[in-house]
Amino acid sequence: MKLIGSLASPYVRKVRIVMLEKKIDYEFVLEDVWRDDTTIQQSNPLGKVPCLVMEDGGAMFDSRVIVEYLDTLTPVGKLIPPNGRERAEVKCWEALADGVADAALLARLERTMRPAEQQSEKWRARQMAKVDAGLKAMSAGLKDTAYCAGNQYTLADVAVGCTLGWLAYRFPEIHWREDYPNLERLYEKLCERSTFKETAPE
Ligand SMILES: N[C@@H](CCC(=O)N[C@@H](CS)C(=O)NCC(=O)O)C(=O)O
Repeated sequence: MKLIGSLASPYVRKVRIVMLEKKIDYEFVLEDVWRDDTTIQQSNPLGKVPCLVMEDGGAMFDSRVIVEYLDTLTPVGKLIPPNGRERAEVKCWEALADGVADAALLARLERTMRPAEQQSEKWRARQMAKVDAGLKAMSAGLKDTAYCAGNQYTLADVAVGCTLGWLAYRFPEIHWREDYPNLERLYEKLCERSTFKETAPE
């Protein structure tokens, strides 16, 4: 299997961590999707990474679909509960973590991709409000427990860790560590895992 991605993307990192946790071999192919000559559309018509290209040439996206598929490939390091409320809870944590990254990414692109005269502060503030609300919800959901969902390490922790790591990397001005000490505690614990160390941006 071939994973097309970038080193900084929180969604790509989530897939890489799942690959490592589950001890699945793959080839990592770096692609800069922002370059004019990117070939990502040949695999993903949406022009986004991560994209998983399988042995038969078939391609799969987005990160939530990929990690769900990977978790079915081997019982090693199960990250998603098999069914019911527990499964939905883990997937909802993932949606929350990805949603915070989505909003922060939109806010960042507003500044990095548009000429100054086309930028909307109102739009950016709307996205940043989602980031704030998402962080608050994560902290409230985590409480003083060791893991986001249930009493074991799951995809929920992977997704939250990737988003927090990306915020620390791209938005050092957001003081989530000070505002939410329980998120910092979780993040520091996650950073001790070899899978997080191996995939840290920069
Ligand atoms: N929901 C998608 C989001 C993927 C995504 O937005 N990736 C960014 C990199 S961080 C990208 O490729 N953006 C290119 C673009 O929007 O044109 C997923 O989870 O895979």
